[in-house]
Amino acid sequence: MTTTIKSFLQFLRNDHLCKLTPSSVLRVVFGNEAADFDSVASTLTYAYCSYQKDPQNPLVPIINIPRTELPLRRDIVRSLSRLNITEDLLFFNEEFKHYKTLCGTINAVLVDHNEVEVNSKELVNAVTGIIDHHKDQKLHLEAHPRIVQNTGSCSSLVFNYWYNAILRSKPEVFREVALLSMGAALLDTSNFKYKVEAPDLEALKYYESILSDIDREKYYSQLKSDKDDLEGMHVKDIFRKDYKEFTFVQDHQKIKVGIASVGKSLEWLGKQCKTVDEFNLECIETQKGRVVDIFVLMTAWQDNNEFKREILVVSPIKDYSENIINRVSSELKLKNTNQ
Ligand SMILES: [Mn+2]
Repeated sequence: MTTTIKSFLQFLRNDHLCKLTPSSVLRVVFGNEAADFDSVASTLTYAYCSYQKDPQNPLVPIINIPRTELPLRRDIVRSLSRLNITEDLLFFNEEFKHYKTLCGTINAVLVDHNEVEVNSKELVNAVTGIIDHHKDQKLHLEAHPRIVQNTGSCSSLVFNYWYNAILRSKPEVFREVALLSMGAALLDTSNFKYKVEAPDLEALKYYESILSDIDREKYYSQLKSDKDDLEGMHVKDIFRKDYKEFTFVQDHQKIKVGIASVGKSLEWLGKQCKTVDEFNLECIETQKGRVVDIFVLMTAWQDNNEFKREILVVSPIKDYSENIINRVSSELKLKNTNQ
């Protein structure tokens, strides 16, 4: 029996996945397509704990992004490397699609979301389990477990579920699972200060006994600075790091909007480019490359102790940008920064 997440991932790649045949049922677990720390921690810990309980039926943890996007998430990369887990040991969208061609059926457990997203729909035959903290879409009601509850972090629900199922009796597998799960909760609740719900506190009680040697405040500031560390990254990549798309319908016309959220100011982002023109060009390139009608860049950062936000709207359609800014200006109390 493997005792580290690393050796579990090696077993999957070198043994379990080599045995796939067209009649196999592949079992996977994956998080939402933003693939933040919470999604990745929930995915890995769920698969690992499930294997401890039922080694005959392993679940493959899939990180729901292309492999090339992992390095943009420095909080995840650095935390995993502290557990000796390197990128080559992980499974991404590419592998997910590849395995689908090798086996007959894919059964999935969803963590950190409760509805299969468009891009994964054709890969998944059945949803067999759900643990999530988003709004319940009331789908897959037969899934087991099916836990959808409001919490700061999905990892708290995953941890509590497995703690009660097996971890209680297997202290040797605790530590890595607790480190990742608590890491997600620290980031999602700003060290248990905001959005904290009862399941987060229940998990925290276990973390404190398992990780009694860990300075929580220090661990949190490490994770936070890793997450906010965009140094040396190209703005093009920064726009990809936390990107979501929405489609709205107005006057029977579909409008596709892409929103990139960044934890730095426009001024900081501008300095990453040689000139203002170059920065503007990157924004326009992103809008064109993503084929969206409107590209919105939202920044949010801490200036001394003051929380600040900016919004930048790019659209090739006449008057769109001005109209949007004019509409939201008073509601959001916007000031023009003339950038
Ligand atoms: Mn989450």
